[in-house]
Amino acid sequence: MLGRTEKYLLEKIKADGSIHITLIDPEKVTEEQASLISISSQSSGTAAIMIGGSTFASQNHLDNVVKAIKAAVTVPTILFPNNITGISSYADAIWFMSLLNSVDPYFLMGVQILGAPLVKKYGIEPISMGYIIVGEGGTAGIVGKAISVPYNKPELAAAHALAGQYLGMRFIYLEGGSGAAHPVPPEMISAVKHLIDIPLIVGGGIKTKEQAKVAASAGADIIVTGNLTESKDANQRISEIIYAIKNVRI
Ligand code: 1GP
Repeated sequence: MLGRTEKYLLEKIKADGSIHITLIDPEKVTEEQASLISISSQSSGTAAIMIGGSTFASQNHLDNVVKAIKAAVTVPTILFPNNITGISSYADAIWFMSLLNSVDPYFLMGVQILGAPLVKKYGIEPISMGYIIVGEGGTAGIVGKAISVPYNKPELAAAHALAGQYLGMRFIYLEGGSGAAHPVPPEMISAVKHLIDIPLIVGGGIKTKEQAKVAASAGADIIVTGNLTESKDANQRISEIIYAIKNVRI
């Protein structure tokens, strides 16, 4: 049986075509900032708030950030952990993810074994996801010891994604790296989308409605933006992105 958050995401994708999720890096914000970002993102129409970063935030701060977000908005909170320290008992759900192109077994299956009992104990909804680092890959690629799939090898990204689907993962995430100079190209997104039957998440370097529309038209079911929340006119830009991607493929 599907969990509540996963069901909600699937229904929203079905209704809207492509949806947007706001990513908050707990390392970069105070509790108050996290709450303000969540409120303005929710009013712009974001579908959920993801919480995670590539390096380390203290457990206590992560818990406080998640609590602040939960108190501020009604959209689901989904953890986006880079390690065992990325788990907070206060979140609704967690991307239970494996970094498919890591050369380090820790990021493929080790940390998941350590984290699974905690996820169960805390009653967080796990949403199975295959994570693939592409292009420059950013900090996530370095920390996760990934052999990044170059942007000019879309068929390789698609093979990674299909392997994830065949292993039972229910979402695939193409990660260009936070702050990437160039977002994941449409050729790569459409190659992946054509091979898999599960929803596709795309993030890394998306800052404009044009970039978001290109990604959604190519097959991204979920567009994630993180850094954008730091810009002055974030609220308006997120609204524009959501408007641009809605119904683009229906
Ligand atoms: C990073 O894909 C996300 O994990 C979002 O990237 O911060 O560049 O929006 P940005």
